[in-house]
Amino acid sequence: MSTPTEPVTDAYPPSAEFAAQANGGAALYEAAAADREAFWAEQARRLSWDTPWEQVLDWSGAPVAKWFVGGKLNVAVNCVDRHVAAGFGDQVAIHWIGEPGDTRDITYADLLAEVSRAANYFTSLGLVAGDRVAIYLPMVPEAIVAMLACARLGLTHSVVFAGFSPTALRSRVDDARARLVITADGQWRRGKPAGLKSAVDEALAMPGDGELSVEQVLVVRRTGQDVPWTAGRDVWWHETVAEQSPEHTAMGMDAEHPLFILYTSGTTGKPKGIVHTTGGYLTQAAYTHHYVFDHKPGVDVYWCTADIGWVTGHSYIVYGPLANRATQIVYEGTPNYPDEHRHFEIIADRRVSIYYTAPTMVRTFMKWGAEIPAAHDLSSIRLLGSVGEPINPEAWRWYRTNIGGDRAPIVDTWWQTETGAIMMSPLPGLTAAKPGAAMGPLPGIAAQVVDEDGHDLADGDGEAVGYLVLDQPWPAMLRGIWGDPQRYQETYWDRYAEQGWYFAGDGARIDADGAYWVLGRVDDVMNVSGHRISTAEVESALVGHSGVAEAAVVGASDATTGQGIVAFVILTADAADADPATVVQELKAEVSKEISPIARPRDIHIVPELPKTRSGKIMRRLLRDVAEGRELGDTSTLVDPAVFDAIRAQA
Ligand code: 6R9
Repeated sequence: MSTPTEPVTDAYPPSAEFAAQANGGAALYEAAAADREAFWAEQARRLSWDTPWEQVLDWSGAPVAKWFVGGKLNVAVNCVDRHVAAGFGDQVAIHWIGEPGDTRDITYADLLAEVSRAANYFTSLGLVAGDRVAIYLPMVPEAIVAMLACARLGLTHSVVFAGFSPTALRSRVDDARARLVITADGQWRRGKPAGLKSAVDEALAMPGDGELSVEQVLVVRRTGQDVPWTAGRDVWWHETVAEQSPEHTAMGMDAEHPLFILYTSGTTGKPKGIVHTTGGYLTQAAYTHHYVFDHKPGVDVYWCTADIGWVTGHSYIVYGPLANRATQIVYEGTPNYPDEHRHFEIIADRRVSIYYTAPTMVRTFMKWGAEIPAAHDLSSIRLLGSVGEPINPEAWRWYRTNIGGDRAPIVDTWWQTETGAIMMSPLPGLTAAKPGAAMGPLPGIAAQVVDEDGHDLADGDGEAVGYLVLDQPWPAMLRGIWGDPQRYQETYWDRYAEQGWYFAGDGARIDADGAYWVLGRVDDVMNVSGHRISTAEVESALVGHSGVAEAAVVGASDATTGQGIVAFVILTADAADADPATVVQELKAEVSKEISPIARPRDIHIVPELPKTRSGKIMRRLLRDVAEGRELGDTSTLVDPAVFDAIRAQA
């Protein structure tokens, strides 16, 4: 394995001022190291329990964990009712901002009334704890209300991203056998209403897997467009939920009651329904939100830019922040509607103090230019977060300088749909963060970087590259894949079966100081002439060139070297007029210089756009198809499949 040579030598400790007011410091690591289970029991006490647990962790059924065995709690009560009961009913929970500019401020008291109405209506439909509900909604308040109403009743929700196709929706509805689908007439996209209910109709009409499980379709009116209606099956939210009593008495659920299923793509075509439960999940979501974001209830204005259709939206828009009584921004639309100033206007207007986004967003901001954030007062920002993929050091530094005023700590948070909550991150009041490093496991979390045989690479001296494993169960861990225990075992546990470790599927590097650098999925690690090179490393070197806005790199099969490196780059506006052949030569030289001549790309294609999933991840598999001249594989999870016509025209 080759070790990355990118020369990151800068590190950013928090200011003394930030450290002095921070929620967490060194004592947290000490407490977790002294007694891990006692530490997690302490964290679980952030929540209100109806029945206390008898045992913190039962790992006897490994790899299916039970946390807080025998305990009972209600997730919605923890996220809403208890804050109202404590006198914070008038605090705004959600500053909702619609794409066309309409707004709604929802207090915790409002949220309690809305969630209670929805819970009463779901009960009237005959839904009972354990039933599944599919939620296929844009970023409207009803999406959050629906999730919490499900949680309140013990209905297991399956949120399906509202940009997914009817086919994707149907396969998820069938797999979970959902009895209710909650959707909207349509959604706003760059000023235009796009149909959504029509996609549900199409999904439910197509041939599926067995008899259709759906009995009712509940429709939120958002765009006001005309929608086809199936009498007896379809009902309007405003004619049903809104008519219910705003009072509802909740009951505690077992700590291991399934809270939600969230589908994520695996190495095979069929998505995996990742199952999360109640007590451990909420404990870790609340714990991480409190310490990683240094969140102060009633003071901070928090904004996570994710969509509720992926796990970041579940844990860091809905469950973590609301359990911690956050005041947050929920924005419905795209960041460049009506123009590229939108996010910065929102930050300035609402005095956002904590901003959590994805590296792809940061690189997009870089592409638009620093003068855009510079036109706004971003002085309210005191902490920045990153999630979803490795953040290249250049983007990290740009983020800190141009959004964080060279003062706000950045937390680069590594986790997965499967882990349920953040696993690795700097602690913002303590860690001297290095640009591009998730730094290390949080207190209470255990991770190692190991080789094929499971030897711990941190034991050696100096740097090492290997596989990231989680060697102890953690509270928010997945409890399985819905309906497929064998696939659960095979995907995550067979690789290090002897040791009993969870295989994360990511490569990582440990540097000489013991800091962890997640390099990306191991299937994104290329092998060129026997040298392992991470796609992320090469991308980082490319993006380091002032003319490159964004880059994606794949390993394409090569008769001589095993794999050859093929890069797809988007140029910045400034570089757009340069001679392409010259730019390509410069970029090849840049990578040779930054990493090593072995990392020099074989081909570099200048393209107008990159193919991305709805959660902002570049679909390398499809770029590999292009690089190797194959027919394209499944493009159903792409935001815009037409991107390929443009790429092919250039490649
Ligand atoms: C939360 C989320 C998980 C995969 C994960 C890894 C990549 C996420 C990262 C990161 C480097 C970070 N990833 N955060 N890589 N640094 N801070 O993204 O969940 O959609 O399931 O993706 O994303 O490869 O394995 P999910």
